[in-house]
Amino acid sequence: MAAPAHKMTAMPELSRAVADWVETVRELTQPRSVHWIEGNDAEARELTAQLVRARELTVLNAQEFPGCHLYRSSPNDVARVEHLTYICTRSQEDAGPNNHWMDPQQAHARMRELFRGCMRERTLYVIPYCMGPLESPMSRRGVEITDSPYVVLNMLIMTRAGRAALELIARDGRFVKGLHSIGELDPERRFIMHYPEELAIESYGSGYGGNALLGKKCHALRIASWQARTEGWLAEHMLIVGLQNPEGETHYIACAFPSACGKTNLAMLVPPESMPGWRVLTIGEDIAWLHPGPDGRLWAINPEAGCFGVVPGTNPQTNRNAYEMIRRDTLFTNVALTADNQPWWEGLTSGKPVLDWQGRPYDPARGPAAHPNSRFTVAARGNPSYSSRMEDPAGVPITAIVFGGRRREVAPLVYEARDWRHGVLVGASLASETTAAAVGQVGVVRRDPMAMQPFCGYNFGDYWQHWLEVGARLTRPPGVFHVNWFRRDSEGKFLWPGYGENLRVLAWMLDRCAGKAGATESPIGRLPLPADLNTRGLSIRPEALAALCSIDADVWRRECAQLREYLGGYGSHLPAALRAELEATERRLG
Ligand code: OXD
Ligand code: MN
Repeated sequence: MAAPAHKMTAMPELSRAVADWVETVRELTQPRSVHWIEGNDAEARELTAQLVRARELTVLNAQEFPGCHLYRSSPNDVARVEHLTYICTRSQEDAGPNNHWMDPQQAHARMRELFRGCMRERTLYVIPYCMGPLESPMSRRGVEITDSPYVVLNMLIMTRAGRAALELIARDGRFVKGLHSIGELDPERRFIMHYPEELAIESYGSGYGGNALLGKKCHALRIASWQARTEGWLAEHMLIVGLQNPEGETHYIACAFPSACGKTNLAMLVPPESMPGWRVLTIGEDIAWLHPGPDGRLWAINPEAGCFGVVPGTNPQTNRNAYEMIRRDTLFTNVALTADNQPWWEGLTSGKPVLDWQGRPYDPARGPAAHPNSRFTVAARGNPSYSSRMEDPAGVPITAIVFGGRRREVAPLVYEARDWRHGVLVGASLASETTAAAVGQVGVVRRDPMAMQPFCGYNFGDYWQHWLEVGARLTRPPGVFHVNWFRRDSEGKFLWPGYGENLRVLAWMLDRCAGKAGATESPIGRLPLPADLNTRGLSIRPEALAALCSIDADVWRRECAQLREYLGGYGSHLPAALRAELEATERRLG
């Protein structure tokens, strides 16, 4: 019998498949109660109030930061844990040398023991969510079960979560199952397991973003990259941004940079005053799902609905848009506090911390006041450069793909790949200095192909082959470029000013794609001459610019030798076309 119009259907009745799974998890984890997330504002307000009452959230200064809260995580739970993150495929070869692997049966058995009874005295939350605009054919859905209300609040910001998503799941029947518990927050009892063949994730022992907000890295990258391979598209660690030139034309670009290399800054870039008439329109700042379209172009959606960005360094000079965006309705994690309850972080030019990120009286001898990986979670709509094309079910067409790393030396400011196939080699050769976004040593160079080293859910060799196949289906493929904003001189000083000035480099790329800008051939791809870049109003020494636009063949021969060794590790999975591209580069270098 149909429910009376005034009464909403109870959520468990909407999808049998989800309700059955929730029941199985309930029996295993033994929560005190079960709460299905509806996804409305009243529910978010009530959850927030509950956390404030429990002193897990601090209300921030309501004049300066209206609607903002601070959450302090456990001090040993502040970053992604790549060494505890596994891809569990039946065959180890499918996971590849780029992933930690565990047999799925063994992993499930291990996780079952951790999850058994772990939610006693806690509430089990069921979060149905949609990655991508609700009505987009490119969107995919999932359900996260968690015992962390902090995770719920984050998921409500980062995804389209609640009843509408569950209705879609009920309609198409398919969803990624993500089971999460903070457990005891014990680093010794912490695992993030992915089962791409089952479209399932199990995460235990951490409440940190990338480990616990399962829609993000776990679903939208690791599981989705696998799904994308079987369905003919790409799930990438890329921002998407629209650049409107003074003539009013907008072109969209997708950029892959490793974690904490300025993706959020680029996605919200503020054009320099000396480039009047340019506008930047943000579509996404971390993840892009890219589909070949019927017109032979590549079309992209941002699967997320919010930003989970690195706080330190954000200020009105480095990124005015981000700074304004996080002044209201923002959930801060692990920042410091001023005497009047304002959030504080390194890089802010005003205010003074009195409590550090652990809530202790601030003492500079104990390190930075805010954790270097402290984060903001905020709805994408709050960004002054937000573009409503983010909600377009068809996505946006991509004119250029940009890879970039944090390299003191080696990589020039920018170069252009010769074509898509060469572009796949350029992406595969990405390397960068590590940052605080993951547990481990900071500042050492590591290989990070397509910025996907921590996020590709299968063998990189097969992934590069998939990139080549997707490219072969594009009759109007995007141009492919590589940038390095982080090149330094012999004294360790940055050669390029970065931030808003990066638009000059992006403008050159768009002109290249339109056949309007000059470039010069080099063994590694096409480089601009200093005169090809718009430097009007830019203060930079000519020698610095010349250094940024040149390469050292000796250094690149060494780089290629290292790359050859690295790619060789993929054995028979390495596409022959990629090997051929590397050999051609080596020949050009002599
Ligand atoms: C992130 C990351 O949190 O890449 O976006 O680590
Ligand atoms: Mn990221």
